[in-house]
Amino acid sequence: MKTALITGATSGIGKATAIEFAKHNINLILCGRRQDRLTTLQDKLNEQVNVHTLCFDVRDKEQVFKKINSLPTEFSSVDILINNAGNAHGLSPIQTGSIDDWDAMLDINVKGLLYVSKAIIPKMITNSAGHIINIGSIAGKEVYPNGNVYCASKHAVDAINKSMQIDLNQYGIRVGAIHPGLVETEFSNVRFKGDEAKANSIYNGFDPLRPEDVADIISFVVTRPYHVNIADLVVFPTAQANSTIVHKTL
Ligand code: NDP
Ligand code: 8X3
Repeated sequence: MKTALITGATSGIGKATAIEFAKHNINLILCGRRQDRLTTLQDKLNEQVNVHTLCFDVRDKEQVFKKINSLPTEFSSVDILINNAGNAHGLSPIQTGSIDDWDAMLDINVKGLLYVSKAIIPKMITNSAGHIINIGSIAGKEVYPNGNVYCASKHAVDAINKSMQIDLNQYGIRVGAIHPGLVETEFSNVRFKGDEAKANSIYNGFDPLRPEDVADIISFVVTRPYHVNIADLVVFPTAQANSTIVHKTL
């Protein structure tokens, strides 16, 4: 049985991926900052697979290495890493954006992803095996008004994904990115700092992706035969053409 470590497993895409992986008999290491949610999910999925939880902030590099390096033996060999933890903070023009928001996005979406990867990759190299999925975004393929630093953080994920493919190629480690468009999760609640009306308005009037849609794709990617690596994949809701064109009819 394989073992997957999923960051950002307390909500949205990460949580849906954990539920989907359990159906495929993949043991789970669930990560996030909200232990109560991790425990609830662990209790639910423990009936299907072995589940371990790790509560840490991906920005805290000491904690990242401490927690990952102290995994119990049965979980210490990670076959699949889902670099999913991330968020947008704010949606403001560059001239008025908050520096704290910028720090949060770069520290979580870029540096956090790097810390977790650095903690996991050595063992994958020793094993000459492993699969890393980096969750990017359409914001990592194009920029949109007021998206500036979030887009920059996801362009960085796109670049890191391509770099990992080059650097880890000789070790037989598969690396790929999935770049979703609009997915209805807690993402917009976080971006708009709890303003529910603003958050809901993002998903009104069309049928957005659901976290389960992305989890289904991630599950497809990790269940391909070893010689198949899905390197880069963009997925939109049907109503979305790009970051700024969404056909709203409902
Ligand atoms: P959610 O807000 O629902 O989930 C975000 C997850 O990231 C949570 O589990 C959260 O856990 C975790 N997380 C956030 N900050 C930290 C941190 N500092 N340390 C550890 N974990 C953290 O959003 P989504 O599921 O939508 O987002 C998942 C990924 O998908 C993100 O990388 C996002 O950028 C990307 N994405 C989302 C899209 C969308 O439209 N929703 C579209 C394209 C990409 P906790 O708070 O418990 O720590
Ligand atoms: C999330 C999608 O369009 O809000 O990455 O940037 S978007």
